[in-house]
Amino acid sequence: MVSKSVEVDSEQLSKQYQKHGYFVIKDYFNQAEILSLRKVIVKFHQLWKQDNLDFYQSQEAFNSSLITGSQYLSAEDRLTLFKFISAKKMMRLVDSVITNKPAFMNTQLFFNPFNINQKDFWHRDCQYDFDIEDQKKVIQGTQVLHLRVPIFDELGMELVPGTHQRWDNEEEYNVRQEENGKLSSDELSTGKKIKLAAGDILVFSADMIHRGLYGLDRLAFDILIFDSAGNYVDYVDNDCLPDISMLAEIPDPSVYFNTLQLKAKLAN
Ligand SMILES: O=C(O)CCC(=O)C(=O)O
Repeated sequence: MVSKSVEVDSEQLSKQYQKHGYFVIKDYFNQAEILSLRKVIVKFHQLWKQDNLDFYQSQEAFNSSLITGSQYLSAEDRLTLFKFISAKKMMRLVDSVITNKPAFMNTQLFFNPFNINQKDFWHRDCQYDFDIEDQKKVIQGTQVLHLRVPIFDELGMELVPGTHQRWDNEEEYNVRQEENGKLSSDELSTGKKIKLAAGDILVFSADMIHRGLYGLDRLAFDILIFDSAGNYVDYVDNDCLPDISMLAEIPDPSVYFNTLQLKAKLAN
């Protein structure tokens, strides 16, 4: 991979996101950036797997979360992650989509299920918190943004462009909800596969119809950011935020300050 800086056209990215619900930038990170991130992420993943062996080997496990928390990583490694997340390079992309005080929510790590026969499945993230009628409303509001940074080359994601703003058609609904004999792992004629390599970044709406594609050595670091106007601060775990001494070492900690401000408001 060549080390170079990538120019971004924020207006263009904003237009792409508004229309399709996602954008992808190839070779956005150079080798040094990926290697330093990979070192920390792989360490977390090894420790997490050891500690969660039963869950990891169960049918369901395909991700972990709270990567920036203090359970598995040292303060130094956590600071590496906090700096990576809040770097100008990352915030430039976030700002092209969220103009109102973007706030840090959480991080997740997506890996291949232990059971190689387990199939990837279509969903909208909001379906785990809301019934059908409320999901229809939720997709009209502010949505959580996922910034997916693949740690290794992977098959990537399959997305249904435009579904961040529109409701499912009949085929999509039957598959996602497993109705009328359909399974959530069935193919969708509207799906678009986005292959990703280490160094790329995919930015997408958590509430659009999507699925992760299992295969290769996938280990995808997802950063979750929300609009301060959205009702999401309850989802933030305090232990995943930088402490005061870490904040002092982060060049621009606004994305964390915005979360802390919402938390303080909630407490008063
Ligand atoms: O990669 C996956 O397995 C699923 C990803 C996903 O659902 C998400 O990022 O919200």
